Amino acid sequence: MTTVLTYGTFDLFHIGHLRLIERLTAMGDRLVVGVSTDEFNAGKGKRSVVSYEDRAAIVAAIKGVDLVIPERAWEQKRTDIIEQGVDVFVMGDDWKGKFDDLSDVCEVRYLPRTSGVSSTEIKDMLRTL
Ligand code: C2G
Repeated sequence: MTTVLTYGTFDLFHIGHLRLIERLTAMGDRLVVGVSTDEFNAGKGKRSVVSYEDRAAIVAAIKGVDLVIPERAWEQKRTDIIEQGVDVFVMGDDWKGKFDDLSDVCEVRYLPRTSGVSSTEIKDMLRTL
């Protein structure tokens, strides 16, 4: 059984998020998604429109997602990989190279982002309406 792991904020859940999760689902048998908590985002200087509880509920309801875990810290990835028996850790290619240090515990891959859509662009567009 192949377990796949990814992390993200998934604010204003959009088609780019869905396409990523669909591709992750096709890469294995079990998909674990770490959803960043509001406190973790605050530490990154980011604020989401949608609360952690709602973002986690939306991601958990997507077909193919088996488990949602909270992402509370940068350093938890290695522990999560070991605890969850992860075979492949995958992120969008905006993170290319950033998590290569984990390649001693599992395969690390980066997938191309869906072009033309992002939570930031949606927020910017809403300001102009
Ligand atoms: N994504 C994508 N295409 C888009 C937008 C996003 O493939 N058009 C992918 C990103 O590359 C990422 C995932 O969707 O892998 C979630 O994106 P964000 O919600 O922006 O998450 P981010 O803030 O990058 O959080 O520890 C890592 C962080 O928690 C990642």
